[in-house]
Amino acid sequence: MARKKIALVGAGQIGGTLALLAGMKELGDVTLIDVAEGVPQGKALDLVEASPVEGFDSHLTGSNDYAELKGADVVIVTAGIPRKPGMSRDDLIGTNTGIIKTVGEAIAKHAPNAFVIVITNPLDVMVWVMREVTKFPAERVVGMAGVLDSARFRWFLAEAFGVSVEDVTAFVMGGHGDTMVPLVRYSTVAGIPLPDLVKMGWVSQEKLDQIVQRTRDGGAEIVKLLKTGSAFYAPAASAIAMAESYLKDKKRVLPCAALLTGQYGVKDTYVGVPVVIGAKGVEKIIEIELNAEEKGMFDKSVGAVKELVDVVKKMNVI
Ligand code: A3D
Repeated sequence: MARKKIALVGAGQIGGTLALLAGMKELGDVTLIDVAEGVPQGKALDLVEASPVEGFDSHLTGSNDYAELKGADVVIVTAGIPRKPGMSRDDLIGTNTGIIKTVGEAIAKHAPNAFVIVITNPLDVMVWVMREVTKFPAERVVGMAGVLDSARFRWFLAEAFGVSVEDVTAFVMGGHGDTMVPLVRYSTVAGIPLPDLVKMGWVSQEKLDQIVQRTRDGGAEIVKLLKTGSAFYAPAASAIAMAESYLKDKKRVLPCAALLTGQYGVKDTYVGVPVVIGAKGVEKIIEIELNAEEKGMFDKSVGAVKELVDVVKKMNVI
């Protein structure tokens, strides 16, 4: 059986980490593609030189030519510019829309059967642009954000409770921005919902509220510390979980930006919801019951995403 091919468009901070993880997990052969001359080639060479030490048999190559997308089973897109301190994700919209348009056209031309995972910010809008440009079926164009936001929530909870990260499940819905919706009722430690843990005295409501807010601000906290860019290890790990579920038909239930076609009362908008990812891509969008407060927060988040989509529509470039 031929190895799978994973193309990474954008060989920056996240792209390089994606390549390392995909290689070490032997998910397939990896091609890094970037406009910066020498960068994808240099990173690919550095990574293959790590393979004898780590003992993985993935071939990694780098290129400045989109034609190298040919035959890709999965394309993960990080091409674009990241945030600097003081910038919101939305400040990136002008530059990154143009980049996603170029990359989307190249994917449609060279890798028409690929499963496409977008990471470039502002996420929910960029994945919408990608789908508009490629015209791929919606189940093959998805955005990574919820896995990362949920991972941050899980880590903060595990740290606060002094328990293994493995036993904390959490999920965050909505747009990948300040309005994201960490769902306390559906987050658990070994199946025990967080509101029960408050009653059991594991955590005060005040502390839990602080953790929820820290989750919402999770990206900005790292941007402030790094000063020269945004998070990249956890974002890469999150996208690899999605790619792995697709390539191995694992059917994992993961929060991802998916195109809603009426679910949650929303149409024609990409926003974070729990989905099943398997060999057909986004195989199912899971509609959970939201109470009035959660629905209010979700609708507000969807509204913020729609406003940004309108900004892109008015730019008249796609
Ligand atoms: P960075 O290290 O700057 O890498 C981006 C790369 O894209 C650079 O190497 C550029 O040369 C390259 N690039 C620019 N234009 C093109 C093009 N047309 N074709 C191919 N490559 C191009 O950034 P990063 O890796 O830290 O972040 C990448 C993106 O991910 C940014 O937009 C971030 O805001 C975003 N991001 C999203 C999340 C989410 O959770 C959604 C988290 C962290 C970062």
